[in-house]
Amino acid sequence: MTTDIDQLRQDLLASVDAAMSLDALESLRVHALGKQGAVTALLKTLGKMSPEERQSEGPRIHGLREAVTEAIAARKAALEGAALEARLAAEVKDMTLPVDATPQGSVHPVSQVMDELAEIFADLGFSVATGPEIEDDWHNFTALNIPDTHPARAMHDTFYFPEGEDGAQKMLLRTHTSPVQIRTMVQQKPPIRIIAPGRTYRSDSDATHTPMFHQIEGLVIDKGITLGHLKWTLETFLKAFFERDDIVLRLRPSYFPFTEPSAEVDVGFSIEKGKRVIGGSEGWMEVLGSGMVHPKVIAACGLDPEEWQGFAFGCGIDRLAMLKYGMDDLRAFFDGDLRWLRHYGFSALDVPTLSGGVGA
Ligand code: 2NM
Repeated sequence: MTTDIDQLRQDLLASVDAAMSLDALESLRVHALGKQGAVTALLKTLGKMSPEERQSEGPRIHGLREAVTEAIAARKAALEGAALEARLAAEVKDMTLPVDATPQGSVHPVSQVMDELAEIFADLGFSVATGPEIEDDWHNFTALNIPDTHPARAMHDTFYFPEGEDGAQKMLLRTHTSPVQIRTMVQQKPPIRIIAPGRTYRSDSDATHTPMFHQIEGLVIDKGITLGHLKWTLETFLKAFFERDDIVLRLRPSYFPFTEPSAEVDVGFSIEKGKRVIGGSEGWMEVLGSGMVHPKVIAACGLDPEEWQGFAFGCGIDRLAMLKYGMDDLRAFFDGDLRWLRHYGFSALDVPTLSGGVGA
């Protein structure tokens, strides 16, 4: 019996150490500790022993069971650790692989055009300003010389939030990015040169209007600013954006409450393969609104209009994207249709640069 137990212990521990897989280890465990196992069989013999025999053999047999159980647990941990190491080694990601080897998403044309605009205006000394999409009446309307009775304030166009606490300003979704210009003029000392691109909201929906659309507005405040600066800036911007030199502008007198004088900017187009493209002068297309910032707006922001003048302009980014990249349905911009995005989307690696072309 003595040699039996010692021999079994030696054999089992050696087999456990030699087990090369979790499967082999498990069959060994069943073989030793399972219902029909060798160690289990030994434990069963205890019942038939005399008390003296049980006193000497009991601790040896239980000791054997413990030693084998521990050895199996230790071996199991070692095998599992080795398996994890092997998996980690096999699943390593090769960071040196070129990103475009596995093209996935694409840059939305609106994001691409925003990047192009930021690039072009950065070169002209403009920085990008942003502000909240949930605005108050003052920043969106009052400071911009839009009186209470102005049609732009009508419920029809503006998304208002439900009336808040007593005395609290009525909040709304900004109808243009002009409140960003207001916030900038209130907070920063001139000279100011900014563009404000972003989401804007109007209660309007058809083939050419979506309730959310993207706008870019620009603002320059300095001393001695004239309409000449405005025209040069817009012409330089449009030439860079459409990547053509034959851009012709026509400034048409117009009206905005926040500018005086105001001008609608038409850009000449020509017909290529039956489609209108910007450039040339076969016809005119309205692209931007602009003007000299109204003295009342400058004063509302706490600046002296005798000392500071400026120009401002605004246009729809979605429309700019359609004109440049030849899409004809605005609604497709916001459908999230993967086929459309694959067709019109841009590679994340086509970063707009002035040297490489902004519409890379
Ligand atoms: C436009 C057209 C003309 C404009 C004016 C201002 C501000 F804040 F300076 F008064 N921001 N944007 C402006 C002027 C916007 O969009 C069609």
